[in-house]
Order: sequence, then structure tokens, then C-alpha cells
Amino acid sequence: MTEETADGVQSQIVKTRESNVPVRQSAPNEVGADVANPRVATASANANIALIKYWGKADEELIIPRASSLSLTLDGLTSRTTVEFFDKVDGEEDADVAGGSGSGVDCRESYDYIKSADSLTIDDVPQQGKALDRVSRFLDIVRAQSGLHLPARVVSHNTVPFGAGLASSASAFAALAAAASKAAGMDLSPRDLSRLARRGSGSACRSVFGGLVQWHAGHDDETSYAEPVDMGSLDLAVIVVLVSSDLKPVSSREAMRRTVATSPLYPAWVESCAVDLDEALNAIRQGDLERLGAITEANALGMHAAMMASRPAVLYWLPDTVAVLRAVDGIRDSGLGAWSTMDAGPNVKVLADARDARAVAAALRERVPQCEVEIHRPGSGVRLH
Ligand code: 2P0
Repeated sequence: MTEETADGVQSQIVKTRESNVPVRQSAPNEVGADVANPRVATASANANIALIKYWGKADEELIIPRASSLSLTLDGLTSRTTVEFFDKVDGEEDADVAGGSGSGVDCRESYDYIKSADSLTIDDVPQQGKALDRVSRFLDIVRAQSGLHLPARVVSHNTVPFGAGLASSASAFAALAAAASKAAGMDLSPRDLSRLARRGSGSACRSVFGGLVQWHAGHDDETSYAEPVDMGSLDLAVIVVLVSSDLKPVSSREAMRRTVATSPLYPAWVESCAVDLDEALNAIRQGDLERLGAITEANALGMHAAMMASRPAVLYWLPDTVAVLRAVDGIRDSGLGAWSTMDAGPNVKVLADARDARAVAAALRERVPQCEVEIHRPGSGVRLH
């Protein structure tokens, strides 16, 4: 895996600065906002893997989950995102369409203008349609909270080990929330940043923090947030086993809705999550990886059982998914600690002690040679550049 460089991002910032935004000289800034232009900021965030899963919303608009969840932020699966709010677009008059900053303009046309001027580039590819729309709606939340009613350019670069198969909205929206809020002049606490990231994608609230993280389900915007959990003596690794990088047949958002609405197993799974979370937190406190691994595996299988019982069924598994699950069983029987978990897709992630990670990866390569295998260690939380 190659570590991302900032070159593409930086060159775009310079270009947009030159064309649109007056450059102001000021003292070096240590907190991440662009020195010359306070409406630009860049942030990075890592993906996370849930040990106790988030699956199902109590509030679709605010993204309040039905149950609390627990995750491990991973290194090497990173989104690095630059957000620049700008005053005008090429060929336009000064875009004092703000409405929120005393211009007095607060009409539909203004908001349409702002939204239509938003742009999004992911890995050097300009985005339109659903992807841009989702980011634009997220930026609306930042605009509303900050009072900065300006359009934004968003440029994101992502490092993923195997093409598209593990792309995650968690790192994307955590980085976007940090960069956009900073660029808009907000100075959010980590907890409030996690609440904001949650509005983009639920799992993103957990990527605000490094290591083990708990997302408290809460019951409203204020009470639904993530916070770090002390790793204690645990030294963890996650081995990602790529079964397929094809686009999933049903989006996780739609699959969640369907499971909540139609699966007779869903209420039982939600109930089990509270018990699993308590036990997982106890296991972490006691440094008991075997216990944590067993709960992790059971919780993921319960989530998939609830999905499969949806009508129509949500079945992400492929034949190789089962082959990997069996391989992990076999590795455990051979005396190495290894426990499976899966998300909304066919790929399997294997929890292990960091000291066993190479041996587990080697055993997986031997038992399922058709699948790519990569070791990840705990990663850091969101950071501004
Ligand atoms: C998780 N997943 O806890 C669970 C387990 C997938 C399976 O969070 O609708 O992309 O944007 O809030 O965060 C995937 O869901 O969903 C997810 P939205 P998100 O990691």
C-alpha cells in the first residue's frame, strides 16, 4: 500500500486560491486552518471496524442508532480531505448570497446557487449526482451551524489497500466533518465533531477517535456521540481478507432500513447488542481478547442473521465468505487466537493479538489462497493538517 501524498490536494488549493480567493498573510497557524485563507482546511481520518455493530436507525434524519456500538479505528485506510468555502465562482459577480451573514438575501435562489456551486473531487475524479448531493447536504448542516452560507470545493484522496472493496463512508465523513467545520470557522470539541460526523454517516462518528471507540446511541442529536475507550493491555490487529471488491448489491443504508422494517430477528439482535457491549467492555477492561473475540464474532453473525431474515433477504455472503469463516475456525482450532467479523459486504475481517497477526495472516493465505490478506493495526483519530 502506498501512503497518500498531498500533492494533488495541494495543487488544487493553490489553483482555487489564485482564481478566487484573496490571499492574506498572517502568522503561522498551528491548529490546522489554512494560514493564508481561513476558509480552507484539510483533515485526515481513518476507517474503523465495528466489534459490536451499528445496524439500524431510530432516527433517519439525525442518524440516531437503535443500539450503541464499539469499534476499532484502523491504520492505513485513510481519507484526506480539503474543504474550501469560496465567495464567488469564475465569471460570477461577488457571491454575496449569504443570507446568514447579514446580506439580507435568504431566498430559495440563494440556497440553490450555493448548492449548485458546491463541487466534489474524489481521487482526482470529479463527482456529480448522488455522491455530490450527499456531501452538499452535509455541507448544508455545516453552513447552518456556522452561519457561513457559502459554496464549497471538496477534494478528497483515499488510501485503500485493494481498490474499491473496502471503501468506507466512516473515514470520508469524519475527515469531511473536521475539514468543513474548521474551514467554516467552527472550533468543535472532539465530542461535538463526532456528533457532526454522525450526520454524514453513522459510523463516521467513531472515526473521529483512534483505537477503541464507543458510540453511545443516545436518544437525540445531543446525546448520540462517540468517545474513546481505554485499550488497557490489549494489543490488537485486524487482518482484512478480501473476498470481493465488487459493488455491493444493496447499499448499507437501504439494507439497514429493510432489516429494521421487515426482519423478525431484528428486535432480538438489538437486545443482544446491549448485552454484547457490556460484556465486550468488561473483556477489554480485563484484557481478555479471547472473550472479546468470541463476542465480536457472535455479534457480527447475529447482525447477518437478522439481515438474512429480512424480506426480501439481504445476503452479502459469497461462497468464499464461508470459506474464510471456516478457515478462521480452523486457525483457532490449531491454537492461534483469531475471530471473524463482517460488515455490509462479503469481506471478512479477523481480530487477533498483534503478536499473532503475521502467523494468522500466513495461515489465512495458506487456507484461502484465492483471497488477498492484509494486516492493519489500530489507527489514530481525525487530525487537521
Ligand atoms: C458498523 N456498518 O457498525 C456497521 C456494521 C456496516 C455493518 O456502519 O447509513 O455507512 O451512513 O449511517 O455508517 C455502515 O453504515 O451507515 C456501518 P449510514 P454507515 O460499522
